[in-house]
Amino acid sequence: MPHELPPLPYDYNALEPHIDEQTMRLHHDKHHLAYVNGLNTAEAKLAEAREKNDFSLVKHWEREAAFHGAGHFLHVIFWENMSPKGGGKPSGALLDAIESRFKSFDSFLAHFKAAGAAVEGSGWVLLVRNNMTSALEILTAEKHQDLTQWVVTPLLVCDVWEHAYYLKYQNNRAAYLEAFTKVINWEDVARRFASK
Ligand code: MN3
Repeated sequence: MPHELPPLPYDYNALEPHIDEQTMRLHHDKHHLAYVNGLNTAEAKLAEAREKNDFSLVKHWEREAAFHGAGHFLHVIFWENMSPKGGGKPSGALLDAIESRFKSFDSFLAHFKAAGAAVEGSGWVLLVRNNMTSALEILTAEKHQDLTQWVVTPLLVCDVWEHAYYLKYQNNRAAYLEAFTKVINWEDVARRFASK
């Protein structure tokens, strides 16, 4: 299924005067749409590569999928993260979690704003929950992908640093990857797939 540009959950001018209407129109209708289209193209090209068993351009299309995929999914969250009725502070379990992780809501905000201001060039600042420790973290991204998409849970991972295979496979990483496929614990992968 191709990805689609979701409509904004409020009017283009609803966040005025904080975020202006013209910015919202360009940002949503042009920039976000370009990520959706780019992701669809990358996924189609990768499907075509699998079909033809021709992976000569796989590096390019994986980069495109990461760039446009991260751009698309982060913008969906970004629009929903804002509201004309927004501002103030959270309450309940989220406030408790923020206060216990960052000392106070004010120090969370100070950290979040400082981290966002410190991103070199284009990027994002993100409040995230680490899926392994359940801890809240403030992270930053330069650009937005670094060859990944942020809204994912790892199900199956393979270390391709040289230390993982060089003693046995030297520079033949493909042989190591082939060997890895012989030892994958698919029951573990299935368990991760089934858990939210
Ligand atoms: Mn943007």
